[in-house]
Amino acid sequence: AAVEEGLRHALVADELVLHYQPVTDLDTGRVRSVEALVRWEKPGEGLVPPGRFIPVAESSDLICDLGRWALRTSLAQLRAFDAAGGDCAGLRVAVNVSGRHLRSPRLVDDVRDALAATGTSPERLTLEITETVMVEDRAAWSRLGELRAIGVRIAIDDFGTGYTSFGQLARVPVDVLKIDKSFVDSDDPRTVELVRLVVGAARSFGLGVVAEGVEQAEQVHALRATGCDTVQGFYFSRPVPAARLEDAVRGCQ
Ligand code: G
Ligand code: G
Ligand code: MN
Ligand code: NA
Repeated sequence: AAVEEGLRHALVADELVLHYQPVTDLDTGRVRSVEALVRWEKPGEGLVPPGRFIPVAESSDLICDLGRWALRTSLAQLRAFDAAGGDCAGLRVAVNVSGRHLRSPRLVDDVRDALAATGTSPERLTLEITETVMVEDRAAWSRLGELRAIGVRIAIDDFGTGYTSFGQLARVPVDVLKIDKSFVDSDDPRTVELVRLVVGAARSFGLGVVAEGVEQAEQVHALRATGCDTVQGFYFSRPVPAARLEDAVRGCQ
């Protein structure tokens, strides 16, 4: 309850910030999108990691307030990047959406409002939904359909940790698979083969693939060999504040 109170205050007192992590396209060597990750700069305590407050926020509608804030803030940031005209102009952004917000009838309007308020074209926004939420919430699939009809892209986050069947993969209303870090970390030959199969299946279904949590050069090479050409992780850049993103993006390219 103390964390919840503190977080409620943080939202109005402007203590939350978004950090951005570049996603690198290996074929062109360019960064075309970033993932927005919330951070809490608590006065007197420094940076509170999301693991300490996201689960708390998820136990109430506070997570929807946080979600609305993240949508507005990240899209407003894209505008600022565009206006600055540097290496961050034209970037796309991926925003994490919680299960509770996905189940809320307000999500579609929240997304529409954030796009309209910031004058952002919907193609520049990807919503990340975890695989577990996606599989457990078949009822929410029609909502994802509505969002895609607006032009927003949908990604399955932490793909491989849940239980999407091959049958579902053919029907699930998504545009991108984000392969979980646990697969990137494994050098077991069968896991590597599994990644190759997932990348191939994604291609056949017309889906994009992003590998997450890439920390080493060897992992980049191994991923390339599986056909995966879009990557994100500390090897390229940690999530950084907006003011440092331009340097981070240049460092990735
Ligand atoms: O950087 P990392 O420690 O940033 O994030 C930890 C977890 O918090 C991840 O599972 C991530 O998806 C989640 N997370 C980060 N930012 C947000 C956000 O804005 N909304 C939601 N729902 N989850 C977030
Ligand atoms: O669950 P989700 O994929 O939304 O959250 C991404 C999480 O992974 C964030 O906590 C982010 O800080 C973290 N992350 C991103 N790249 C790396 C990496 O290369 N290594 C590790 N350990 N964590 C990473
Ligand atoms: Mn994510
Ligand atoms: Na993930």
